Amino acid sequence: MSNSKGVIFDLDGVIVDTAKFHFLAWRKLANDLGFDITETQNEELKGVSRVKSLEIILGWGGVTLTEDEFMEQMAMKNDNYLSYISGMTKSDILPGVSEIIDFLKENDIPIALGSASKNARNILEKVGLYQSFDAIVDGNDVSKAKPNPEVFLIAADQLNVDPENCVVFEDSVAGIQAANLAKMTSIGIGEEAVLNEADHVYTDFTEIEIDFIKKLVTK
Ligand code: B16
Ligand code: MG
Repeated sequence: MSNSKGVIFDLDGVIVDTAKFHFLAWRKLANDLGFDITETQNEELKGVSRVKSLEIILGWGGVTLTEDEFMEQMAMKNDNYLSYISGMTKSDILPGVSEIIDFLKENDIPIALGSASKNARNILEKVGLYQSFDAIVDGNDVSKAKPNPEVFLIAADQLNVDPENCVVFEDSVAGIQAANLAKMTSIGIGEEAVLNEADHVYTDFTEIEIDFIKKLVTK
């Protein structure tokens, strides 16, 4: 393996604000089943796979479903989610993200996507970033969900970069734990109080100085 650096981006909540659409779709599912979920509870679903998320939500509501009903609810949630994201375009890329991707590309730093979402490729196409990534690893490519580091380790492997030379941008607690377990530099995007296990935390990408990125990818 080479010693060069690589950068791995989570998708939902990092490149695009789809976390709010996941929340709306899960909330509709809960409401249809007779209970409600809060935004605080939603924090626990960030970075968590679709199956695991539904298991957690059903636990909160004290609802038991048959296997068929479970599959049906998952499909309905995804249909609703897809309708929420159907109109996404380049303008939905979160502020500051494109500038950092451009800087990394101009400096030949390979970039990967490391997302739990099975809709990741679809979303990247919609926002015009599909071609920018040197590797894409998503929910279709992994068998172990975050906080297991599998998604980021596969991404590092595909970039041909040692895990300890990778930097990960993540908005979820599970994702920060996965990056830390992979021995990568973890950068939380969100609230310091929530993402306190990260090596660095920023509210959003507009807060990150290019000089900081330069240091991370050249040292
Ligand atoms: P899907 P990330 C994660 O994406 C989301 O944070 C999480 O809320 C969602 O349940 C999961 O993807 C699965 O998404 O239903 O689209 O397959 O943050 O890892 O990019
Ligand atoms: Mg995320």
